[in-house]
Amino acid sequence: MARINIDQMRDFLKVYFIAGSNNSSNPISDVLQQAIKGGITIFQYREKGSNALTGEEKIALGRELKEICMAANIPFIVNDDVELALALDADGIHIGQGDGNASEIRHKIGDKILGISAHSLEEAQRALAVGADYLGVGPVFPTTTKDDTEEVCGPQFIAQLRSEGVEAPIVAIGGITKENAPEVVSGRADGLAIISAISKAADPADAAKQLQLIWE
Ligand code: TZP
Ligand code: MG
Repeated sequence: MARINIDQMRDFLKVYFIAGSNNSSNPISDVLQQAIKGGITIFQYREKGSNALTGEEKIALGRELKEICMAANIPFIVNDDVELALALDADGIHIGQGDGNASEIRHKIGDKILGISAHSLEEAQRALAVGADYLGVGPVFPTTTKDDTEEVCGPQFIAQLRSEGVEAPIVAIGGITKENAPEVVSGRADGLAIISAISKAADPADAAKQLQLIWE
């Protein structure tokens, strides 16, 4: 398969749901199925933080979630773990700045989707130079889901990257809700990456739907 094209990447980023087993009190496979019903466009398996699964359990859950995504025809992305992404034959991987040599990772995964988090123009340019298909930018708003985040950059930081010439697909992350999402969209992000506003919603399908409607 060839590298994903930019327009298709932008479309996939629109409602980017991220979750692992500890992001909901309900089974995450159920939450994912509901989120898919609501219209998420891509999913990232992020098994991290307190009580995160490891070893065989992490692999087994990944396999289950990948099958759900495949059946729904949405890309399945793995956070950080290149070996897991390859073992599960995921559609792609998302890495942060501290997650290894991006150029080596691009080489290892071939044409799979590569997402890289960037917090400055330099990081964005470097990520694109080694072959990132999209950039993750945030936290755009305060979040309690991840405790070791960089400083909050606000949605205007994405607009700033655009004015500095970054035209690549960008997904915004951090504290995004249906209330503040329009601000992120007007900052010219291509997508909204969300954990808790979907995973902890009483009705994840409706939460996903509300976020999807912002693009209509
Ligand atoms: N990276 C930056 S903020 C964040 C990650 C993984 C957490 C986003 O979670 P939420 O619940 O959507 O704020
Ligand atoms: Mg990481």
